[in-house]
Amino acid sequence: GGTASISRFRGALVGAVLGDCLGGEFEGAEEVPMDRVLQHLNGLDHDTRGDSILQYSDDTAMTRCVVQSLLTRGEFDQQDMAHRFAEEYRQAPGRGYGSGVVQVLRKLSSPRLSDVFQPARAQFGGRGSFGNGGAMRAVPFALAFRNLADVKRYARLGAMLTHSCSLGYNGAVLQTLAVHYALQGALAVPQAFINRLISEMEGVEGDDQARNDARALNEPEFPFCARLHKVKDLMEQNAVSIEEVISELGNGIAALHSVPTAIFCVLHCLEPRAGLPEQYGGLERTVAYCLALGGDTDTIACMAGAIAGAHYGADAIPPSWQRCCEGAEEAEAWAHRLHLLYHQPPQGG
Ligand code: R7I
Ligand code: MG
Ligand code: MG
Repeated sequence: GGTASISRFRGALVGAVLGDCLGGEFEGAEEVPMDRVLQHLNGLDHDTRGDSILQYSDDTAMTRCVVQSLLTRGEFDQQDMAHRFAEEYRQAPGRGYGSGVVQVLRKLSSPRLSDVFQPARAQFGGRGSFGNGGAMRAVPFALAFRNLADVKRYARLGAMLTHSCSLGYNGAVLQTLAVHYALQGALAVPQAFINRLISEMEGVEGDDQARNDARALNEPEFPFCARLHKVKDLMEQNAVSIEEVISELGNGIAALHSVPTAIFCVLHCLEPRAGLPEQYGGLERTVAYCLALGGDTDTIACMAGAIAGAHYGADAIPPSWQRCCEGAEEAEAWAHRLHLLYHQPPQGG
């Protein structure tokens, strides 16, 4: 499809849901042979599962809240979004939330709370969480806002409702930027895509908060930029092993150890790769590759699925996958509504 087409919107949202549902099988696993991944994925082709579907986790549960808030309010409304997170958690606490964030979600349900960003700031001794929970639910911000400054601003604020550490919310900004550029077709030139992300993140990570957090957590200055440079190095290598990806970029629950990894998976799988079935298209390769990394597979596949879906569009999604993932059908409807919001002329003022 063309730039910011409906097909790309559908691809992004459905891709995110599929990554979450399909990746759940291996979340936390240390070593996942590609054979097991392919067995899992190819099993979806046959009707052996009967009526059973793969359930989504917190990644999709919170993404749904972001979508519904943006669509209902027509803009970013921090109170509304915070209350939706809290209510979703209250109704379905068993979706596999991070162990720290549940405290924030409980506090956010208090009607007496006046500053909805306060519970997030109290996490982890006052520094806030650097988990990838802000990034995993970031895709709707790229689909609701067209203007680059808005994309960055609202992705950050949306993440700060639970993740007040810059290593958490800047991961959400990076993920949103990746989807934003993918929607515009920027993955057609992979080198330009990664360079653009680096130059944007140089601005994002240049503030005092980011510098202080990086120092306090013993990370280099501009930590996401440093990881994106590693992504670039890996892109230039002929052969890259899974072990190398894990040791260079990570596969963990920290945004810093998963968002650049997801971006790498998309870039690496733009071409056919040894070890991946020849009949697989790019989106299938991307999801399979993410699962084979082990670690935080649902979240890495969710983020990579969103970026890849925005690039390849809805036609790249195997119907057999979509059929067996909870929430994937509904994601189609959100895509249509977000597409309208995105292309809505700016409100006069
Ligand atoms: O980031 P978050 O919402 O978790 C998302 C992950 C995804 O993989 C989901 O699929 C789900 O499985 O959980 O939840 P948080 O609790 O904020 O952060 C996740 C974990 O990161 C925490 O439970 C901690 O183990 C770790 N963590 C930290 N540890 C020490 N110091 C996050 N921030 C810190 C920190 O500042
Ligand atoms: Mg999850
Ligand atoms: Mg996860």
